Amino acid sequence: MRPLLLAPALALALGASPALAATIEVTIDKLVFSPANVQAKVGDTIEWTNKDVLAHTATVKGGWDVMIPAKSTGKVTLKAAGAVDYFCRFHPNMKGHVEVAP
Ligand SMILES: [Cu+2]
Repeated sequence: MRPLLLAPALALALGASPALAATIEVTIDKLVFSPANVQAKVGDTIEWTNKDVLAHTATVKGGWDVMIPAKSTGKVTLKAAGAVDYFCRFHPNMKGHVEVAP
């Protein structure tokens, strides 16, 4: 058991690696991104689950543009560090924010 437990700790000590890439779940319900603010690292994926009967997008001006069909999911893998604000092209009041650490 001990070697199995040590491996994740060692990987954490070494910093980000592809094996540690996480998927961050964001739910869309009644035209709201929840949670609206998330923290991620480069290489992580954000996956939106849309519970509405309307299609939405997660769109960054000059950046990614993810279509999230009704009752479906959409995702993006984060390739650059920095803080990004995103919104839905169809419902501009829908807003989210991602802090991407290097
Ligand atoms: Cu929308």
